[in-house]
Amino acid sequence: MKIDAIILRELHLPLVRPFETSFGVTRNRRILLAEIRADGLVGWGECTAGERPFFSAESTDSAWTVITQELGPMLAAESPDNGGKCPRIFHHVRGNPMAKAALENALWDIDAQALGVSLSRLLGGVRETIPCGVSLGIQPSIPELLSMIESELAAGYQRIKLKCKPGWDVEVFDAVRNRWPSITLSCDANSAYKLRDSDHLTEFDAFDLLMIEQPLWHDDFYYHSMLQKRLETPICLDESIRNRRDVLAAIEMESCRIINVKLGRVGGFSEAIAVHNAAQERGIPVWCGGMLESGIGRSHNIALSSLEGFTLPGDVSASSRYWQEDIIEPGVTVSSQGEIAIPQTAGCGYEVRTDLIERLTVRKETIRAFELVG
Ligand code: OSB
Ligand code: MG
Repeated sequence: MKIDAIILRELHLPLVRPFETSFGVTRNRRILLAEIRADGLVGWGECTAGERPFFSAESTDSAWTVITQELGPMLAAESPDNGGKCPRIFHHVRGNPMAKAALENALWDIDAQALGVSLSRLLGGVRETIPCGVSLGIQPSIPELLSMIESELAAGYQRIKLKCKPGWDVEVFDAVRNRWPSITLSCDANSAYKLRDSDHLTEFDAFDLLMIEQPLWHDDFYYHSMLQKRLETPICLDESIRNRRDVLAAIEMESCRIINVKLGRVGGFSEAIAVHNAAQERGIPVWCGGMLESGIGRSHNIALSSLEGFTLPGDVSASSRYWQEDIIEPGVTVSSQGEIAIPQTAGCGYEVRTDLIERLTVRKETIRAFELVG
């Protein structure tokens, strides 16, 4: 494939409601989109970095710099035939997985279009529909959370995940379990606890949670393995899992029993498939996480979730839960059974609304190849 242009854009998209985690509140997303033009086709990728480097070390601004100054020019110079070549091309750039994923995933989109197959099919997906859950942020009060859960259950969602932190945990789980004794419920601490909170965390076992996601440090395996020995509730790792080798380490150390796969966090589709395969071979269930994506990142999460090992409901839900107007057409919808149908058309399966993207764009840069010398 011959890459004609790589265009990076920043868009501002206000969330329909604020999203609060143990590390902060997000009201407006600064979304980075990579558009790659090659062989008469156009592919899109989304960088899932947060506005501030609180989930991981990357941020909208750090990713902008790394893509425009390093990754974009490297990719433009190489013009690989498919996204699977990106990890080698980006090899010398340490870290920055979300920046890398934006470019790699755009190439997979182009490749699917060129082959006339759905992205799901190209990745090796086997599902026609995927089970969906929702991630509910920390709310101002328990009654407000309960009414939110009520409407998500009425919409059909199969699993409710509650963001938690010290002071917003057992009391909340107790209220939810009193009202709904048997729904599938999980929680996500985003590293809000320390090992000295172990006694407190064992109290979570009373609420029949499907899992507790990333209770301890964002970069840890060892302390999670110590904690898992004391908990009946399975630990799920999110932040800690950066690649396939991390999956092997976490499973070997018994740091977790479930793995959350995020395209950005692991650097794109190639590594996400490797993570999925490593977990599946060892009998560890995976599910697809979310990063408050626009429709483009969301469509990629949907395709990834069609792989066989994604047996648990993901944090992949309807566009309308996030955006007044999504940048894809149609927006992502969820059935009354809490499922998303995998698109069967070529590419990502949704129309990209380029006019709307252009209107929402606040910065834009076209990236050229490095000058080749010698
Ligand atoms: O830890 O899964 C997380 C959102 C932003 C950063 C981290 C996380 C999340 C979510 C939201 O839980 C998932 C979504 O609805 O996109
Ligand atoms: Mg998480």
